[in-house]
Amino acid sequence: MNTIFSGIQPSGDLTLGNYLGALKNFIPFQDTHECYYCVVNQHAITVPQEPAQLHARTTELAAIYLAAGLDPNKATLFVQSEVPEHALLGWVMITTSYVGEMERMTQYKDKARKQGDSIPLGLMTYPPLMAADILLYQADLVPVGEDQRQHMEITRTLAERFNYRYGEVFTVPEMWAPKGGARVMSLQEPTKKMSKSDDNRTATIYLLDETDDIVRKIKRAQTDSESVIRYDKENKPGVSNLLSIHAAISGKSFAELERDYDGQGYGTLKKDVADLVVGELEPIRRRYHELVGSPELGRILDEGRDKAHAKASVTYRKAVEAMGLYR
Ligand code: ATP
Ligand code: LTN
Repeated sequence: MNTIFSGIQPSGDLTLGNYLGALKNFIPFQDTHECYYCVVNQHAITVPQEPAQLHARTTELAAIYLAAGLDPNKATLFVQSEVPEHALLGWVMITTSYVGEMERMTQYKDKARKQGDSIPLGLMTYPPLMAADILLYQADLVPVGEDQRQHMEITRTLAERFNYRYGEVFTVPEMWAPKGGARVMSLQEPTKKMSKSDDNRTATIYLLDETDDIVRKIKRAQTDSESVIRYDKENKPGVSNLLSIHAAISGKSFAELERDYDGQGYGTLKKDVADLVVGELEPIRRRYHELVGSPELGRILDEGRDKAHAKASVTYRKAVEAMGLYR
């Protein structure tokens, strides 16, 4: 059976973008693949975090994975910092990396720019840690949103470089991204991606938003004055964003949607998108509230940690032996 690995950072409230671009797509793989899904809290600390908040968000994110349909009998769910091999192989991957290739990463450049003069070094060593996450499980396939493409390419480069130097230790993983891109954009500035760290809460639909808030935010979403429902990212980013949210949930193509909405107004499209989003998120929100404080969640994460550690420690040992680091 092929292996899947993916992770989400507990760095803020999850958005509809995280859900449609990543989380929703994780679920079907559990029936066909050996899956490892991780709360990557060591990635979150590449920018300063408040300890109590990070602690709470870590279990909240684990509960969200389960509420979205992750079945702990089929997939392994765990917290990155509880499996020490991530940081250990992370160091190995740092020593396999070049400064120049890390400086060229778009996410690094974007996040570093926001930090002023004191850029945390962890922002630059983030991709080698992500490579370590994936390579420890010998993953074949990594489901992530389109924005992670560059990090996936560097992961493949590091795996190939290591294998070339020390022998075939790691599986070189492929990226899996949802068809049609599923890049959810901000509802207020539809040329920018919808992001956990956006200060404008009207621009963002959070996974745990109440129904009224979801409806209100979609009603206020930016569109244009043309009044024609057509997918055209360049000239009609707002309407195109609503259509791609529709498509990601309803499974319809843009051509089908354009036909369905021929002659209709933006109000109708917004109402339908709001109904679809509410229908999708309402059951997740309900299950989340049942799970978040339950003892069951702790047991699932304990078991997940042990299963992840069993696999990661075998790969780590192989890697350090190949490098001459094991006596
Ligand atoms: P931040 O805003 O803090 O950088 P983020 O919202 O981008 O965080 P991550 O934890 O970095 O979230 O990403 C988790 C997953 O969600 C990744 O696979 C990423 O590609 C996906 N993702 C994030 N935002 C979007 C979006 N707007 N559309 C589609 N996928 C997204
Ligand atoms: N960089 C990813 C989060 C992440 C990840 C991973 C995703 C860390 N390690 C391993 C897939 C596999 C992001 O979404 N920002």
